[in-house]
Amino acid sequence: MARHAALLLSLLVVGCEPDSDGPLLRVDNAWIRTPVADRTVTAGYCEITNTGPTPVAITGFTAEGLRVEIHETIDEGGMMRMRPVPRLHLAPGETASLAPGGKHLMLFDFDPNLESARIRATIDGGGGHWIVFEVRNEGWR
Ligand SMILES: [Cu+2]
Repeated sequence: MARHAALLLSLLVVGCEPDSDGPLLRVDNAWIRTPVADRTVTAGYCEITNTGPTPVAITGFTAEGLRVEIHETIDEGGMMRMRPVPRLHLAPGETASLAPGGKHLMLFDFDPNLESARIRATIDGGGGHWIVFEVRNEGWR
């Protein structure tokens, strides 16, 4: 009986693997720009690769204590503007690059004292993928 309980517990621990309970994704170079002094809005960047055999759609990002939107930067007659992107589609093997000047994560209510932040990508159809972003003081153009 005790052995049975121990087996069940180990299965539960494996089932609670914290980084991903969704499809196979690899995330590289995840970082957040240090906010401008006295500001709590900033941007996050990373490269997300679908390493699995099926298409993946990321429908949003969530984090404790802050609000996250997916944005893209567009050139409207010479004016750079940002607009929300509802989801990120990733074919098998495809990489989505969230980078300065392009798609990015817009972070609201960001605590400027943080050195890193855990943000979870929500996957269409269930599950998610936690990403640890390093806060970097890269300056703003
Ligand atoms: Cu933005």
